[in-house]
Amino acid sequence: MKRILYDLAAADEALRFSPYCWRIKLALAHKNLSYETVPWRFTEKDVIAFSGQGKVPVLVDGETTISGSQEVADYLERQYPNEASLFGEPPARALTMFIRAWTEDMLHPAIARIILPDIYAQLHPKDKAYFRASREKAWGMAIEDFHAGREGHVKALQAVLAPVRRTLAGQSFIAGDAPSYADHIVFGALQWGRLMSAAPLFAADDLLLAWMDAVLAVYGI
Ligand SMILES: N[C@@H](CCC(=O)N[C@@H](CS)C(=O)NCC(=O)O)C(=O)O
Repeated sequence: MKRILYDLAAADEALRFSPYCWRIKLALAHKNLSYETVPWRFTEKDVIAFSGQGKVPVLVDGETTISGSQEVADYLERQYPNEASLFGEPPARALTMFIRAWTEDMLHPAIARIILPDIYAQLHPKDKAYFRASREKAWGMAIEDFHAGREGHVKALQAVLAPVRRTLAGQSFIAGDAPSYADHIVFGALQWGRLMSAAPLFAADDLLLAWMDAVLAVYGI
């Protein structure tokens, strides 16, 4: 059975930078499910119109189409119960929803505040006008104005990440001895930052980078 993931790409087709798509790539690896990706650009709404909405990830699993990263993760958990659980025993899924909310409400904005102009620079030319208009409207400021005070925003990001560093100082993964979907969610955010930031966000010996490499190593990615 064919499994296809629509995956956000930059001008360079190999640069796949969506934090939400990264969650799902790790989730598929966690479930030991093979898949192919289709590189997708922001303005290719027509390509994913069959999913009934305009964002990625979109997963096509045989006859089934699912969009929304949480919907995809829940689908995989339901559909493939014999593979390793993405969440673990109850109440782990409920606790993972806190990690998701914290990541999307605190971590994503802290990273976006730094890397938005770097993303813009690397987008496919056909996506640039759409990205500029939508992000400038959402943030109420021009892309060029994001450059000012970068250093302060990198510092602010480290403060946001303090609980993650403290957690990982005492255990191998957010979920304990092995990664679960909570790790995938935070990994997706940091991978987005790591791939797109023009200047490194973390020191080479940062424990967060070691944890990211450990997550990838678990899945052989
Ligand atoms: N709540 C959605 C968010 C997905 C999302 O925002 N995806 C971005 C890529 S990172 C997207 O496709 N954006 C399209 C757009 O901004 O038009 C999820 O969890 O999957």
